[in-house]
Amino acid sequence: MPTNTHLEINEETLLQYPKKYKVFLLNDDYTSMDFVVDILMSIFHKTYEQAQDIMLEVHKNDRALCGIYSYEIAETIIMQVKRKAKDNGFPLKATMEEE
Ligand code: TYC
Repeated sequence: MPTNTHLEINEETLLQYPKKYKVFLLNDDYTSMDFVVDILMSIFHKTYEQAQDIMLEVHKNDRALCGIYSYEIAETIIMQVKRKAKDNGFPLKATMEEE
C-alpha cells in the first residue's frame, strides 16, 4: 500500500482510496462504566476485555479510539451510540475524524 491516499493508474488517471474515519468515545461524569462497556461490546463488537480497556482509557484520557470505518459506517455508529445513550438517560457521545 502506498502511504498517500492515491493509487496511480497512469499519467492521466488517479483513483482515490475511500477515506477512513476514526471513531472516538468521549468521557463524561454521568455515564456509568458498565454502560460504556456494553456500548463497546454491542455497537463496536469488542470483547469484554477490550471493552473494559477502552472504557478505562476514555475515563483516564478523556477519549479513546474505538474503531476506523468508512464515513457511512462511522456516522451510523455515532447515531447508534447517541440513541442508545439517550434511551438509557446517559449523555455519552462519540465523535469521528478523518484518519
Ligand atoms: N467517567 C465515567 C464515570 O466515572 C465513565 C465513563 C467512561 C464515561 C467512558 C464515558 O466514554 C466514557 N462514571
